[in-house]
Amino acid sequence: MSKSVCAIAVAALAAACPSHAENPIIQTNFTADPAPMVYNGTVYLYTSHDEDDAYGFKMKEWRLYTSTDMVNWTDHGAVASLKTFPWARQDNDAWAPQVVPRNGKFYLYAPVSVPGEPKNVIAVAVADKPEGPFKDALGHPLVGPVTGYIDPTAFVDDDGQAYLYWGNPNLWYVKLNQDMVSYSGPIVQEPTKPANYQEGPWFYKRGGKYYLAYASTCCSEGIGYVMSDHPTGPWVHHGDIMDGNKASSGNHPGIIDYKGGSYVFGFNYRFNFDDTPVHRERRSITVAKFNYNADGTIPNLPWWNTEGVAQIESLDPYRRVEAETIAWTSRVPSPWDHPIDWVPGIKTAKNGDSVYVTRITNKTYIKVAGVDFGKGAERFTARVASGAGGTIELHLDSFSGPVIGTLAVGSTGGWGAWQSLSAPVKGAAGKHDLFFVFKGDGSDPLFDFDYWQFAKAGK
Ligand code: FUB
Repeated sequence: MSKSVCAIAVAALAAACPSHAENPIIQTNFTADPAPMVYNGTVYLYTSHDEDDAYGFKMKEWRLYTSTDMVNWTDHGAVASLKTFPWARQDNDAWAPQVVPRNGKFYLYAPVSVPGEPKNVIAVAVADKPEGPFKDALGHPLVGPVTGYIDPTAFVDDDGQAYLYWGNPNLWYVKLNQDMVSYSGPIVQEPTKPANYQEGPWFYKRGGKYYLAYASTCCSEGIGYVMSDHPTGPWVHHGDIMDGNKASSGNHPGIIDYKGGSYVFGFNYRFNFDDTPVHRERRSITVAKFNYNADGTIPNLPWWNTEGVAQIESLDPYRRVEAETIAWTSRVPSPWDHPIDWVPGIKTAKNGDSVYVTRITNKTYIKVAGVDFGKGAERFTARVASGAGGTIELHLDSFSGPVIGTLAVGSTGGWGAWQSLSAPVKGAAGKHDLFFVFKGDGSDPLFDFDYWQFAKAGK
């Protein structure tokens, strides 16, 4: 059932309507250049990061978000940054990354710049866990400097041979060694450049065929793709996954299969243009679901909608859930607001490995989609820290839906003084979208929020 049909029939059919992600899927930061990795049943979505005050590209770190339902995304903060590569320019140019697993390690390939011209190089870092920390593998670039050496994509074939493709506006590849941080043989400039190839290659294999998707045409960028029976071509163009759109100058594919569905990620400028007609490099990652055709080709998809994709499994509220697990966040609109969906509000912060929600102000809210309360919950506990205080109102199905409980958060003794506080809950049973609506008396920010959990009725 489509989301719009569900909206019409909401009262009668709420239980039959899956919760949806809303595009863009991350609201707490501007994110671009999606690089999803499926590992151990979880989607790890690595992103580049446009700074909040960016006009042109202003990019210093790579971030990670994870999901097991394609709708609620948990923020892991920055997992690598320009500081990971101290020999690189430290002021800018942390562009499109990709992480691939091999032999229990995780390899992050990322474009950075070195002083002088040409400046474009590709760096590699390694971690023991997908969440990092990633450490510089070489102490120098893997390839480059050569103008246009950006946007690496790596793939390990079934026979163990790994490949790295990259480039704008040319496309290059090289065979990586088993160690994933060195290569053998020449760097080859792809002689049959895919039709309208611009940048952002995404290399993978499916059903015995090799695929290379890429940002096509410029600008506006769409998403094109080519297929081959061999990892190094010849490549055959089968059309475009998405046409460019005047609403957006850029795009950048990341494609996965996950829990029986196929997904393409990209980005748009929706939040930027919610704010101003001025083009600024403040981009936001989006996702769409699609079905491959029987011959393995990919259908042409419409431009990124705001509806996103359907949730593929519900969220269990009876285990600890990180507060930075978010389907959508914004602020409860006031009558005088202009009619936009998203208002910059809460942020996330990272202290060591711990990520938490911060900059919570009066009437901001977090939506957690598709929460399955089962037979019923009777208590809500949240770990919070505050020098000020406020309340967390728990609403079902919308920020103005029924209230199932209210947690009063007084001063916990200061920011960083974490306490677990709890409140009784009534009327929470079955599956609902859960909205945390934050209220205060105006002395913003109210408190920081680390994690939460419900207790089942009768336990
Ligand atoms: O994000 C910086 C650059 O913009 C990327 O490297 C390109 O793919 C384009 O998305």
